[in-house]
This record gives sequence, structure tokens and C-alpha cells, in this order.
Amino acid sequence: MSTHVLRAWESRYGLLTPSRSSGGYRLYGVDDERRVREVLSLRDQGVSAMEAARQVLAAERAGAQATGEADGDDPGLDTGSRVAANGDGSLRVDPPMLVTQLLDAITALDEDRAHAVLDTAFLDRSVESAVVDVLVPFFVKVGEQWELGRIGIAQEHFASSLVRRRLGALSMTWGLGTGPVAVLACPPGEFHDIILLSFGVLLGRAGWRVRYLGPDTPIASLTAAADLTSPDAVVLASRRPSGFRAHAKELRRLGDRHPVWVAGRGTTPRILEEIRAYHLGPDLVADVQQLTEFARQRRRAAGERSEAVEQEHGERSDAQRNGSVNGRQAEPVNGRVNGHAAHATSEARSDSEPHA
Ligand code: B12
Repeated sequence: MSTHVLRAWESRYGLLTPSRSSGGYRLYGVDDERRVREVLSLRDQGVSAMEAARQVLAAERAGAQATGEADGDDPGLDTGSRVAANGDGSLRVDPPMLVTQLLDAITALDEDRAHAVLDTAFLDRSVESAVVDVLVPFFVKVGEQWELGRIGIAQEHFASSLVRRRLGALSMTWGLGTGPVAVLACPPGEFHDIILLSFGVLLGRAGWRVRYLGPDTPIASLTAAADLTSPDAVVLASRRPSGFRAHAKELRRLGDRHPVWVAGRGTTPRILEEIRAYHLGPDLVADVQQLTEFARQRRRAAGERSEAVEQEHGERSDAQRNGSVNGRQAEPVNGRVNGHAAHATSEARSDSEPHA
């Protein structure tokens, strides 16, 4: 059998669980060999590889449950925790397994295998689940392994660049449509933008139009971008509080003009107080919902205000035509009223306080 097929069966179906030699080579055990033989035998009978893998693992699981093995004290080795059936009967590898497989592939700098694992993650689950349940825990693990000295900077850069390319492919349509606009950036000196990028992908899927400025963005440039696009949200992410603190004054000013949301580990309660911004917590899916609801309310409030202004203008014009403006000059309606961020912000703020 080719190593390519063995790896595909490992990453796609969770059929194999090789350990690793000190040199990083896969060491297959007797159970792996038995499963491969069983799948081959089923394939000879005309069963597809996917279906065969499902049957072999299901039989194994049933046997383990019958003998009580499934309640053993290492849940990571229980096939029931590695695979689950999709509605169509195909197999779905569970997120912890995908994280382990991805980490394995990254440790070996194996681009092909890493993409195969990500293919499985993105094909079997929603983009939301692939991001939240696989990519985020994967990066936590990368950090842990790095701290333990088990992987090096090369692996970390490799992982970041590979995931960034995958997310990039998902970002191709996030600028389209007529949905609310979000400007996304990291403050100067902050290069950890993968979660911000992931968040952009989720926002795009929720109908937002994303303007992504990315890492290390000068606050003056962020402000200029926000002034240019009149966004429904400016989202700034930093791991370090200093990333925000160093620009507290400018960020407060930016917040007077546009709704500013901050995220990441740098958002301590003190920082939130200092820059007076809204806060996005660690649950990316809930954050998308919160931002969407905020934008909806804000647009509705702006629409109502604009209607009121138009009505008032209409009444004044009538009065003017009738020559009774009470001595006041009729004001031109400001073309920006519809999207006037500062007003909408201060109103929306009163019903949705920043939370630390
Ligand atoms: C990948 C990575 C890199 C990549 C970043 C690639 C990229 N474009 O993002 C690169 C190689 C550039 C890098 C560089 C560095 N890194 Co680094 N890096 C990491 C790693 C492995 C993952 C980072 C990550 O994305 N984490 C994402 C999630 C998993 O972590 P999180 O921050 O807790 O995020 C959660 C919430 O805070 C929230 N959230 C975070 N951001 C956002 C954004 C939005 C919009 C929302 C809604 C929510 C949200 O959601 C997440 C899930 O709940 C971490 C390890 C780790 N555990 O984080 C180290 C880590 C952050 N790096 C570290 C260090 C030291 C560095 C460098 C200084 C190394 C160096 N000597 O050059 C530089 C600093 C660069 C800089 N100035 O910013 C340290 C930080 C130590 C510390 N005490 O702060 C860490 C913790 C590694 C370690 N264990 O030592 N790094």
C-alpha cells in the first residue's frame, strides 16, 4: 500500500493511530494493521474505502462497548471519540482528533497532510466549527508545544502561513454585498492576527463586508480607513494591553466617530475603561451575533433619525414657503445623517454597554 493512501485513511477516516519514532516517523501498531486488512478485504468485496472504514471502526466500537473497553481511562484512544457518523453515513473525525492530526502534520512540516486534515475539517463541518473547534484549539496547542520546546519557530511560522492561506481562500467574497461594513486591524507592533482573520471570515459569512487592514496598523491609518468607509464596526485585536494603551487617546477619539470594538487577550478591564470601547469576548460565533445585532440596531436608529430629520425639514420647508420660520434659517440636511457614526454610536451605546 502506498504511504499516501495510508495517510489519507488516517486523516480522512481516523482509521489509523500511529505513534511516532524519535525521528518523527510513523509507527503503526497491530490494531492499525488489522484495520487496514479489514478495509482492504471489504474493498475487495466492492465496498468503498470510506464505507469500509466506517464499518470497521463501528464494529470495533461496538466490540469495545460490549467488553467495557470504551469506558477505559484514556478517552483519546476510544474510537467513539474520534469518529462520528454524518447524516449520510460517512465518517466525521472529531475536532480533538483533527487538532492532533494537524499538529502532527505541522510538526513534520508536511504540507500535504496538513491540507488533508484541513480539507476534512472544512468539508465535514461548518466553517464556524472548523475555525472555533479546530483552528483555535490548534493554535493554543502550537503555543503549548512551542513552550515545551517540542516544536520550533519554523513549525509556528509554517502553521501560521498555511492556515493564513486557507483562511485567505475563504475571504475572497467577504467584500461583496450590501451588508454592514467592518474594518479589522491589529494595533502597531501586534502581529498575531490569525484570530482576527478568522473572525473576518465568520463576519463575511454572516453578511458583513470586511475591510481587512491586518497586523501592525498605525492608528492614524486605521482612523483614515474608518473615515473613508463609515463602518458599522471597527474591530481592533491585540494580545498585549500595551497594544491598546499606547494609543488610548487616539482610540478614544476614533470611538467618538465610529463604534470601536476591541478583542484579544490585551482587553483587560482597565484597558476597556481607558479606551472606552466595546468588548468582544473569546467566543467568536457569539461575537459575530453580537456585532450583527448591534449593527442592525444602529442602522435602525440611524434610519429613524434620518426620517425624523427629513420630516422636520419638510415641515420647515412648508413653514418657509408660508413665510413663518420663526426667524430661524432652514438648515440643509446633512448627507451623512444616514450613516452618522458618532450619533448612532452614542445612542446604541446607551442600550449596549461595553462589558469587560
Ligand atoms: C502563531 C503565533 C505567532 C505568529 C503569529 C501569526 C499570525 N499572523 O497571527 C508569529 C510567528 C508572527 C508570532 C510572533 C510572535 N510571537 Co507568537 N504565537 C503564536 C501562537 C502559537 C498562536 C497565536 C494565536 O493566534 N493564538 C490564538 C488563540 C489560540 O489565542 P488567544 O490569543 O488566546 O485568542 C483567544 C481570545 O483571546 C480571542 N481573540 C483573540 N484575538 C481575537 C480577535 C477577535 C476579533 C476576537 C473576536 C477574539 C479574539 O479568541 C481566541 C479564542 O478564544 C501563540 C501561542 C498561543 N497560545 O496563543 C504564540 C505567542 C502568542 N507568541 C508569543 C511570542 C513571544 C511571539 C514573539 C514575541 C516571538 C518573537 N520572539 O518574535 C512574536 C511577537 C510578534 C508580535 N509583536 O506580535 C508568545 C506570547 C507570550 C506573551 N507572554 O505574550 C506566545 C503565547 C507563545 C508562547 N507560548 O510563548 N507568533
